[in-house]
Amino acid sequence: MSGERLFNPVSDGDVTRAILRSFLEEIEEYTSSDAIVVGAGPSGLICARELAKNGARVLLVERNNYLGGGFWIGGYLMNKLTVRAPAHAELAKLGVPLTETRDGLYVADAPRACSKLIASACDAGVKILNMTTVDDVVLRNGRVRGVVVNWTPVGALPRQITCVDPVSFEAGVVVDATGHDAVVAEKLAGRGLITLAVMGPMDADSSEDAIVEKTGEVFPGLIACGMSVSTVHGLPRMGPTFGGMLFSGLRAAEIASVQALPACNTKAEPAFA
Ligand code: 48F
Repeated sequence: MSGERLFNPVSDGDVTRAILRSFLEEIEEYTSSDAIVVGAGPSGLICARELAKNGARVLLVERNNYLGGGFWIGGYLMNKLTVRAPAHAELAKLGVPLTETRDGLYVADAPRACSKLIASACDAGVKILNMTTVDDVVLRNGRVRGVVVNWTPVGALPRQITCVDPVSFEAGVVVDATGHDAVVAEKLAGRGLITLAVMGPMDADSSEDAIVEKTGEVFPGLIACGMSVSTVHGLPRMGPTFGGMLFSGLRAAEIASVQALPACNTKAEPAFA
């Protein structure tokens, strides 16, 4: 290299300005969007991706720095996951290699499947807000109209310095894909607006069909997707097999599209209707 510089010159202020401008410009566009998906596990990722593919402006909110939820690990800290036919086709479409271990039961490498699913959501145009925790809903005229969020680290601060008010993002429809905790639905249940059941014990064989079937609206403007469906309706859990999560996400996107797309005009709605 003999003294020649490899990289373009830059000041440290330039780096900060580039980050600030890009983040703020983009996020401002999503203060009102067509759909907000809460939780970037397998069901939330595929739901957000499909909505974006259908033309919706989608904000995916994830409390962790990393996306993928429980999809990085199959079960028991082992990074192989299973998927039952016909849902294996969704992974095949992403180019994930699958091994059929017995009729209709496939095994895949979890990090490979998870990273491909994340990439496909990004490629579809989903806007991602990570390190952001949803801690309430926006509710107006009997309909969920958005979510209340704060930076995740705020929740880890000592009590004496946690007077940090959250902010809100509005949308035509909100999808609860927060897994077993069903965090968004819980905000309504805590106020007596809906009733949550208790998740049932393990039965992989019956639970995947039941979760896909019950995926849907739990309150006007709020759709449950993935394992949150099991918590809302008291369905059996299924452990480390993921076809039900993928199909539940697809189903949630189908249902949400009907509500989100005509309502691409949340901006047009009077602020205090
Ligand atoms: O748990 P998770 O992977 O949910 P899922 O899509 O899939 C469940 C499976 O992984 C597995 C299973 C079925 O095979 O039993 O558990 O239903 O992903 C949920 C995501 O939501 C995020 C959380 O960090 C995770 O990435 N999340 C949870 N609460 C919040 C949240 C919150 N309050 N705000 C934002 N994100």
